[in-house]
Amino acid sequence: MHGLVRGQNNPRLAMVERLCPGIEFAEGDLLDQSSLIAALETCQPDEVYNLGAISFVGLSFKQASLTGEITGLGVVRMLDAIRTVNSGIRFYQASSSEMFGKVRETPQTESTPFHPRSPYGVAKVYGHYITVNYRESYGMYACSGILFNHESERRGLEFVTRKITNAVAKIKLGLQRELSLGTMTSQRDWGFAGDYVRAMHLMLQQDAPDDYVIATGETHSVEEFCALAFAHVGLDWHDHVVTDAKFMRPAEVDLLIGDAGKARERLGWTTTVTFPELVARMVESDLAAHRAALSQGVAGG
Ligand code: F7E
Repeated sequence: MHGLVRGQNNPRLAMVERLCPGIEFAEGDLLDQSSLIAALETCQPDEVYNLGAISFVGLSFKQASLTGEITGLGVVRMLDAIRTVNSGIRFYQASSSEMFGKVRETPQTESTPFHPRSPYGVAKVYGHYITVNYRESYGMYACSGILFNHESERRGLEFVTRKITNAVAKIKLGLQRELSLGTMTSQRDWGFAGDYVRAMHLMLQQDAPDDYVIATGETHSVEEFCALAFAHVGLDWHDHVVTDAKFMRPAEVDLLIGDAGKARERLGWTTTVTFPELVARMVESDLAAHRAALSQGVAGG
């Protein structure tokens, strides 16, 4: 397994090496076509998983054209690099439920029309269709996984789930007093990232390439996530959560819920972690990390 590393002295490299020992790294950047070709020539992979993106929806409003370059055009650069080096390489594109945006139907399936609500969602629509187009035009084994929100204890602190579980742990341990959030009514179909990675791999092991929705089929609000996370440590979220307009977005996606019937039927894919289990494991992980930091006299993030 190889990982693509961008930039000089990338601080995430050490984190990935610690979590996944044994991975080899190649330098490359989704903005730079020749670096992608060189990376593929070095690694000679059988499969390429393109998860590279500016993936934080909030940031995409502030850096809209850069998001288009990386999250959108980065996909065609990778597809062209594959065509140049070895068109037999199987390709997975990380498409997103954010493409559904202002949803046209509920639940959302592979045939639900897109109506993205952010520069990120717009860029992902481009990435999705260019993947379909290269499959149809050049006979490439290229798949697009339309993944709904997938979370774990490895989630970045900028995303709402981890922001909440990290704050819950810190509040419980007396390291923080309150948590500021944006829109509490947004509803998301949150699943466990480990299950979703299994789905990505399954998509590339089939006889023919196709696109799949990956989701749990359940939706919960940010408020419900808070309630469960605080309750897990015996606290009431009403006592600690405040809202702050600075975390609200110029346009919001109000409700997402996916129908993964096609993936269940054709890939044999299922989820293994329930919503309450997901919340609990994230809170427990943050509690353990902050307790460990406290015992070593270090303040956690
Ligand atoms: O927001 C609301 C926020 O940033 C979830 C990415 O992986 O999943 C993710 O996109 C909801 C939104 O994820 C805060 O407004 C309230 O309604 O955790 P999030 P996301 O935007 O759903 C999709 C599938 C992707 O593809 C993306 O790459 O929570 N919310 N208060 C907040 N969100 C954040 N981040 N911070 C808050 O304080």
